[in-house]
Amino acid sequence: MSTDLFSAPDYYQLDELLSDEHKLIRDTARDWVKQNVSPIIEDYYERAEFPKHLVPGLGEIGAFGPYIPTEYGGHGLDQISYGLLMQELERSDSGLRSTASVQSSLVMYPIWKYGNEEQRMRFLPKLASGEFVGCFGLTEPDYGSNPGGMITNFKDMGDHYLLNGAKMWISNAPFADVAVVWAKNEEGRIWGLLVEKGMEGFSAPEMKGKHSLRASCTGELIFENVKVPKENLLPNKSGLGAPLGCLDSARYGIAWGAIGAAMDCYDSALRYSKERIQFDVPIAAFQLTQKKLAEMITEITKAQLLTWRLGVLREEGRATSAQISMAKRNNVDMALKIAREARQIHGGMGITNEYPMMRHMANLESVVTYEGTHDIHLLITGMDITGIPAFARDMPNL
Ligand code: TGC
Ligand code: FAD
Repeated sequence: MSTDLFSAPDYYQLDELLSDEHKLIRDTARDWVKQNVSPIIEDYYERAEFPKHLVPGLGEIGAFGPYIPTEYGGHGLDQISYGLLMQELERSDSGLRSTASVQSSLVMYPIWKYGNEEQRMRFLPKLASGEFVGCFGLTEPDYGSNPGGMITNFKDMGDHYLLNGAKMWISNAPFADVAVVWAKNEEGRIWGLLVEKGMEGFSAPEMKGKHSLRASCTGELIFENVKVPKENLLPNKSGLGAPLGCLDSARYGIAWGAIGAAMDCYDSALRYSKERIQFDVPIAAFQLTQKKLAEMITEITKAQLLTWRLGVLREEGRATSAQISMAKRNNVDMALKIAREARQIHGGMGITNEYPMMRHMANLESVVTYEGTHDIHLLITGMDITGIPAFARDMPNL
């Protein structure tokens, strides 16, 4: 891959809204990405392999548990810092941001919020440094958008729980040291269980054949009479609201991350349009190219403002789940459209691995689906403004 020349657009001088610490965290992550990720990412993507050797470095730049308190090995940073880190990681590849999102918001967050002190001390420092990698098992083969229907279950056997069922589409599952698994007890109540690598009856085969998020490793989680020690149940929250609470944090990170992918595509298209000559002029001189570029920077700027404001509200504990849904939905859709327009500006070269658009575009097809699909987030907004849930309906007579 050629040298990473990325230069971040900041059309509304949003840097002025950031503290010196925010800028330091962001710039450190940006430099780390340029040095360690940009030179290798296309190769790993093509080979459909997650660059595992980057995990300790992700820990060092603070990408694992940025807002988890330092007493648990986290970094005690604010929500804007967390967002900026996700932006910089997804600027390189959604798969890398996925790993940081899952580790921080879907594994460390529930252990921190719903776990006891012993569980926090046992797992959080190792997850923060990258010594441990975690995964989050909510989705099942028959229950994706509707996780409340899950079948995975556990029984109280006196001195342990017996876990049975299967999860699908689980990021980092095949090499995770610990899985936060959501399962129903005998009363049908959902709880989180910490399932550890090597437990008898637990396997995590890799899912192959993805055309998207290829530099991320995705797998199943299969539980066949797994004996889970009682001390591995997260005791402080149960019900569907527990996993959905983790998703709020991860979806917020994705809203920032998608801006990173969009910025990378825009930056590449702007540079290319000034260099590429057709009809004796740079293609940037054509009104139709300018229209594409002007619309891209407008959408990026709107997303930056939306997301920065969401970060402030979240830091103050005032952001609602529906506000997070709006930002996740808007920003991922925006990034997908920009990836496509940027690809067009690059002409035929745009489909090659010399440029990042096709990789971002393919990745964003996963991002627009996971953590709640585009349409589920629209329905969350619809429910929020009308007060009427439109997720489920009676089975029609076909
Ligand atoms: P509903 O009855 O609306 O809610 C059940 C309970 O949950 C509460 N709740 C929330 N709590 C916290 N945060 C949220 N965002 C919440 N949304 C709802 C709600 O108040 C209620 O609490 P209580 O106390 O009254 O019981 O539930 P529903 O079954 O009607 O479903 C609603 C719906 C469709 C919005 C929800 O199920 C949903 O969000 N579905 C999408 C599923 C999803 O996002 N899956 C993501 C899997 S993880 C993943 O994709 C990781 S990708 C990782 C990567 O690589 O980055
Ligand atoms: P379905 O729920 O079957 O949806 C299919 C279509 O129907 C969608 O267009 C959807 O919008 C639409 N639809 C469904 N319900 C409604 C409705 N009520 N109204 C209107 N339209 C509706 N999950 C995890 O638990 N952990 C992970 O780490 C994880 N990582 C993932 C990584 C990747 C690469 C991918 C692709 C997925 C991952 N997921 C993970 C799963 C992801 O969260 C689900 O794919 C997602 O929630 C959608 O579920 P589904 O694929 O079963 O689609």
